Amino acid sequence: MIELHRSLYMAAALLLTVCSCEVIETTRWNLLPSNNLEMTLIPDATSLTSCGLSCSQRDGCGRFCFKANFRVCYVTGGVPSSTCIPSDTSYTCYKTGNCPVDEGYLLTDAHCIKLYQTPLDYTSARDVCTSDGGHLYHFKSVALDLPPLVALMDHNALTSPSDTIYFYTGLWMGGDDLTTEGTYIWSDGTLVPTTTGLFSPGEPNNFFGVEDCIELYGPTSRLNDNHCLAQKMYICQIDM
Ligand SMILES: [Ca+2]
Ligand SMILES: [Ca+2]
Repeated sequence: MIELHRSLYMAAALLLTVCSCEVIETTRWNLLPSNNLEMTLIPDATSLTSCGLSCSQRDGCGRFCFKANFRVCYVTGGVPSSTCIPSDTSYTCYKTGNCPVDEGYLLTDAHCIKLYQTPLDYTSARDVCTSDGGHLYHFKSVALDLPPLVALMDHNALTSPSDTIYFYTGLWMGGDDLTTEGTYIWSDGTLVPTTTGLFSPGEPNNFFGVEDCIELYGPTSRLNDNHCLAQKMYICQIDM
């Protein structure tokens, strides 16, 4: 029944939508109000993540819009389409703009992220992200921050089992307790909670008294404190 509703909705959207289309701005990727736009329906994209991925993989895509209750995805770019989405506030729209996808960044949901596969120590990794105009990834929510990373691993042909990033050596994240031992701070100044399930069981443990930098440990896909001089791959994030 849901599929029928969705099909009927998409047919109606294709047939009945009449709109004048606007020029797309190219500023940073942001949540936007829905508006009349010339866009293309992507029938296969039935989640916000896949809708964002469709956009990031499409030449010239500067915006995508997703209607969650009917799982309908529209994107811009590519072959011009006569399809427009209506001014419908139930669409969640994002514009892409300055996520440097031509430099290996992936645009997915509200994340502009890149996996660097040459291992570096924490400070060196952090400096690379800074020079990209971003920061090491902030893993603040398992529900919101793990799916984009799984998509990023897939994008880099490092497909993971069971919705983990499954990366044994871990990946540097953008947080540490270098200022005050035991108080972990993300690089945006917010506190990293240690008792809400973000960390692997038993972590952070400041093992041998020398662990001050946060990695995402692959098999658990949760955080761990590790030695800052360890050489690890890392993920940069550019805020949109
Ligand atoms: Ca520590
Ligand atoms: Ca540890």
